[in-house]
Amino acid sequence: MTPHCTILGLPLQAGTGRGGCLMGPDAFRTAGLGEVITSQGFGLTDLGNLPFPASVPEVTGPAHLKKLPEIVAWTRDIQTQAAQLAAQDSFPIFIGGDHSMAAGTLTGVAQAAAALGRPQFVLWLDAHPDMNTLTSSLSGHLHGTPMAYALGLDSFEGIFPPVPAPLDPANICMMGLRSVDEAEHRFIAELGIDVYDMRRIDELGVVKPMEAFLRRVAQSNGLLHVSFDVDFLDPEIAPAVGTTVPGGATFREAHLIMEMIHDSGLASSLDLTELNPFLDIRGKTATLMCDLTASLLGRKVLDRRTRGL
Ligand code: 6HN
Ligand code: MN
Ligand code: MN
Ligand code: MN
Repeated sequence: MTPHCTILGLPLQAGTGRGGCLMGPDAFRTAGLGEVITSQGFGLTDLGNLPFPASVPEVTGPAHLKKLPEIVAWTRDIQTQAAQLAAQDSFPIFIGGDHSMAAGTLTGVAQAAAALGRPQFVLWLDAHPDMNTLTSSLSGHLHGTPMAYALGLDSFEGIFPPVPAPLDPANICMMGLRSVDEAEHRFIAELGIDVYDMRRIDELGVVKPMEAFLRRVAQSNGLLHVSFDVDFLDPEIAPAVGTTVPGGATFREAHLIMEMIHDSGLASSLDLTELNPFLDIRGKTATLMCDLTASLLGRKVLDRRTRGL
């Protein structure tokens, strides 16, 4: 990993039914994300927040989709930024913003990987696969769709920007799932995506699945994007998210995943997504997400200090 990080704030919330994710980037900064990065010995460039799209295209899609033109515009802008940042010698951290941001980040980083001739891997930490197509989405909320878009599944053509380098389903690992729509179930099975739902994590722990996945990334000389949705975590420890599902990852499961990613030296980009500060309790979710980022960047358990909240 390069000893430098670049933060880009993505204050979008049009992909979700609830207001608040707009404030996510500021909450990450307030909780000390910058200090976490520099205290791990990294240089830091904070690019601030990506402005709201200057122009919103006239697109029409299935009528039940909410705020489609806005998300199409954000996707276009984020994809361009992510492709550029991923090509630089600095570790990009995309701070959201709702998870529809990943339509841009996943496809942008995959475009940069393709230009280098290296395979793009994705570790997806989420209660949900966010793999609905525009036609299969039941809620109409576009934060439920970015993975389907990045895989190049049907229904996005002519509405969203063309996908520069669709993800290979064989290079995706999803952990933490516990709320999966019927269509998503079908897509996961058809594509053979490597999925560790919470039951499998209960049974196996996180070490074996992580070791197996990280080994595959290393053997393929792959790049690894980590997309971390707050609702991966159990709502008891991380209440600041609009789509809480009980039975999520524990504090130590989540830290251990981050620690293993650090030890592998394989991570090349990171999404911190779905934080809704309006729903937080004295900043505890934002603080936890920053501490998890510290583990990903190399902080050891024995280096942790007590933090008053
Ligand atoms: N997220 N599958 C549900 C939907 O609305 O399509 C939930 C999506 C949750 C989105 O977690 O980022
Ligand atoms: Mn998500
Ligand atoms: Mn989720
Ligand atoms: Mn929703």
